[in-house]
Amino acid sequence: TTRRKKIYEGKAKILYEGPEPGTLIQYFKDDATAFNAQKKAILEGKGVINNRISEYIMTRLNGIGVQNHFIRRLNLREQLIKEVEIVPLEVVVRNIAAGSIATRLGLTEGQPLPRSIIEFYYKDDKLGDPMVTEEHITAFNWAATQEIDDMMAMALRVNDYLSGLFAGVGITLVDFKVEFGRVYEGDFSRVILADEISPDSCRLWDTVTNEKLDKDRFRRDLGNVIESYTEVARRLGIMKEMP
Ligand code: U5P
Repeated sequence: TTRRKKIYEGKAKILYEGPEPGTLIQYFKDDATAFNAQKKAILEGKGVINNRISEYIMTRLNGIGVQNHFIRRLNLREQLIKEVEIVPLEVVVRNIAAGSIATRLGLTEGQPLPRSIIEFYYKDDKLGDPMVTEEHITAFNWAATQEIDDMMAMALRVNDYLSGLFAGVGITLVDFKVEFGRVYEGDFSRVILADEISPDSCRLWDTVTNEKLDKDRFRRDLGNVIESYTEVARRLGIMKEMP
């Protein structure tokens, strides 16, 4: 939007140089993509809603000690974040069978899993983000064993907290994806939560009707995508009026 230097452009967000060293500006676009960007659309207002929902969730997570990159929201579409070195993994936590695990293991969508399951995917668009194990992650040095342990522990804390938060507003947290980044402090580095947490990265079902309130509405052409994202924001008590 301005003369700021663009650092990176992804499918749904842009990262710009921040005002101080060690900071970046994360800009939320209206672009929606699915199936490794084979399906594309512009969903008017999505960026504004996801900026607010991610702000809300990251702020709450910070409040319970889950460190993350969020510093503050700057405007409707932008937030100031800490610059991190992104770990090239998507960490997925699942509570209920849906999406790729249902397909891969022949499970019925909606079937509760015996316990929460964590999966890792290697972030590589050309390869379609293949699922990988800790063996692959450590062998190829994508993350250290301690970092894997830390990411798993944080992902489970996020799951516990968000499951409760959403349950309180009549939403079931089926599954979600998080990403992590390294911050360096002298000789040490630690992983913190990065990217976004929004209806683009979670499966959220109405607890009573099982209606989908997330990106599956776009993936599966169910319609009312923005209306559903807005409903999530409304139930969380944010975005009392639409922009
Ligand atoms: N997910 C993402 N980005 C991806 C792939 C998956 O955010 O590139 C999220 C989905 O929205 C879902 C969870 O909440 O991870 C598991 O997705 P799937 O493996 O069932 O497709």
